[in-house]
Amino acid sequence: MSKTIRRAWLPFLNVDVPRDCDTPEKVAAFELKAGCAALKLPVPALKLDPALGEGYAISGGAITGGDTGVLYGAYAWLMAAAAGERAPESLQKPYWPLRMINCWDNADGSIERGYAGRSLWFEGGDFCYDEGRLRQLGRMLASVGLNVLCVNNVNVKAEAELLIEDYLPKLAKLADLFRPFGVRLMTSIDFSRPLAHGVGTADPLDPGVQRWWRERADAIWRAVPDFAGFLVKADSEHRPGPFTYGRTHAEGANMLARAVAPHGGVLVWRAFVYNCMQDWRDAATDRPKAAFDTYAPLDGQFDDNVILQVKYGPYDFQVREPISPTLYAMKRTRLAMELQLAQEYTGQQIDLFAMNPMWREFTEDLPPEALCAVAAVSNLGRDDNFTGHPFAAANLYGFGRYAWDPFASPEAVLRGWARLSYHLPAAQESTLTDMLMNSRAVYEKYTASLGLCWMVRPETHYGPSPSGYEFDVWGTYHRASRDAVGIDRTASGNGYVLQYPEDMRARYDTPEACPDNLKLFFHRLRYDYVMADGRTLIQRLYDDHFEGCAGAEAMGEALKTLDLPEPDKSEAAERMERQIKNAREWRDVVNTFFHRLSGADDARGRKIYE
Ligand code: GCV
Repeated sequence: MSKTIRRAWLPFLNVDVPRDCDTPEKVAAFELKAGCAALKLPVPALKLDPALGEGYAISGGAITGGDTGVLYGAYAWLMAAAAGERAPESLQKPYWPLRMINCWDNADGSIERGYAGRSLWFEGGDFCYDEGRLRQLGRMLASVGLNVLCVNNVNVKAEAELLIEDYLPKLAKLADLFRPFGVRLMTSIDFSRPLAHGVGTADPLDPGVQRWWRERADAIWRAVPDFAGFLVKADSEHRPGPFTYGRTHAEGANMLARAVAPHGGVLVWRAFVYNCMQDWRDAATDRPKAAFDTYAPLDGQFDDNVILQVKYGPYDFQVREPISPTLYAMKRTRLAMELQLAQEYTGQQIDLFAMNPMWREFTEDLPPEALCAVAAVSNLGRDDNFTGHPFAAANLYGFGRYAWDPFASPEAVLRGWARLSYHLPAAQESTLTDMLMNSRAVYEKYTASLGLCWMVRPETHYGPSPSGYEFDVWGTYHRASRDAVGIDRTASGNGYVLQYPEDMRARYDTPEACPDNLKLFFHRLRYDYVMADGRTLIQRLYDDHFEGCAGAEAMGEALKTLDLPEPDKSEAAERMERQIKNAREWRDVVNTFFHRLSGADDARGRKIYE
């Protein structure tokens, strides 16, 4: 028996998109008819103007747009109508041409860092999916303007065979499903794959290797003419890459870029390289410096169809990191910023963590024109609601909105999501919007106060373990001692701050100038260091952990006041209980950890365990 498909923020589109809607224009026409019927509104006219591309304009009761622009315009019109608003009349165009979702789905159906169930399209080593659900997903992606979907994990395993003839018809079928929604497919590739196919090397300068990749690209674009390109994780966390052959990452990336260039494809190369076998005794090596050291010298050497995809921070999707200096260092390279909707370090779709406020800070720090694209690791899975926590859908929605307009107000985006999803009375809508807006601050206080990251349980990355990563190989140390904590990354310390442009160095280089939320990322400070507000560092650590936990408890109370529909209400409540338990654990473990080290008592006499 087929279940009703959950519709995320599009509950008013209560009829599935039929199979014969096989172009964006046909989908747009269908959606307008279905949506207007549900909303009891007259259907606006739809006009195709190919010159507008992905852009659209709404005026005089008509929607005019390019090939996918008509679809984006139709959704914008419908979503505005469903929210009781008017769609903007000026010409709308996306800020970045590539707005990509990277799925870390494995062919066996599991998802690396997935928190919403198994893969939506893989199972048992092969493609396997419910077409209706994927059409709904296509609709969700198109409704917020996302246009590229990378189907498999960057840690490529069995699904490496995706590019081999036997699998191509299946990949082509999947591409057919998403094409009407303006979503093009991409795959992650395994740099060493030629070795598995009788080519004796994967050296990027070897003509046999170059030929092998060219033939693979030719075959894939024959099967999927609008295929978007390849995504590559190389020489990172034990993945193969050009270093094995003494080649640079520019040489490796360009070889692949030249294979896909004749088809108009892009080669997305991830800048996530560091020593993942570090000795914790070695204080001279600092993981945040690694990407800049590897890539900045290569600026200008990448082909035009290479996009270097850089994680937003120099570590790895932490709750709070300064923006990556690599994003400032490569003016002659096409760059994408990589975000992570999957809440690996940000609550695992159990704890609330709405990301738009964080991303908006990146817009402040980095002029968005420095980038040509934006990508985010997916938070999707086979759970009925697609994202595990029903509110985690706000991050998928919010990512689309951010990718379309990085200047958009996070408050407006999150309120928009809340309104479309639930249509609550005004006061409740504000409660939910406030919960989302504050969720990062709350989570940050109990997990990563003052920029102290990596106190998380190794492997799972959920729950506290202050020393869990301290003596490990991953380059993730806070070096807390009896007297002090943090890493000195100033000019007179390990020099990391020198990787930034001069104005930013000044912002971070002294403990006084450095914002509190990054203090211990950039500085090593004594527990009795006095902060600008007069509190000592240790007191601030205690206060943040108490406040963060209290903030989670307050969100739990706020949640109870919302008249959410089922099953969202029960799902959100069940997760909130787990979040509160997690927050209490973080509060007590981290406070006790620092109390034992420092011997300092809490000035307010609250309970800290011995
Ligand atoms: C796909 C982190 C995650 C890994 C992930 C890696 C990456 O280290 O823990 O699971 O691997 O980032 O972004 O490549």
